[in-house]
Amino acid sequence: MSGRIEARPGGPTLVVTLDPHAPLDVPLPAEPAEMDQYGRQFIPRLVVVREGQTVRFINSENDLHNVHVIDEAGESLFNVGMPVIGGTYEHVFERAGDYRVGCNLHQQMAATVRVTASPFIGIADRDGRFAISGVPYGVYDVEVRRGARRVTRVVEIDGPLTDISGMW
Ligand SMILES: [Cu+2]
Repeated sequence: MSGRIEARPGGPTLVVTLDPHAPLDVPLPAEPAEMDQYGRQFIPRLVVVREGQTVRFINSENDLHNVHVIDEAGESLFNVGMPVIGGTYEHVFERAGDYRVGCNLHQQMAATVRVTASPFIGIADRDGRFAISGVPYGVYDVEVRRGARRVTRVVEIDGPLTDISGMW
């Protein structure tokens, strides 16, 4: 599946997810997703992972930070100090939702970990282009989301290229 969806430079990231109508066993990625701390920012500002996937937080600079993660109910999931230059902390996110990530030492540091039940995730680039490969033929709910706005559609994947340009 691929396409180009309207994107605004600097705007919130466009995320495309695919949910199969028939049950599909898609293994989790072997490597954890990563969110870095550098220049007193989280990089990237949005990490999208599947339920059960690990996120590795990294502090790449000579500046003390912590990682404070809060769920949608406002409950603190964890709050850990990060050693300078190479400090890491890993967490397995089990439940779908948007998690706010902050650093108590630097109020401007803000990011999101989005956890999705969908086995297929696509992140659009600056031009709004994205591609999700290795999708078995079948019928899927496709969701395109940017910030709070979402659009959904049912799409049948039945060939080597399914383009959803124009859906957004
Ligand atoms: Cu910090």
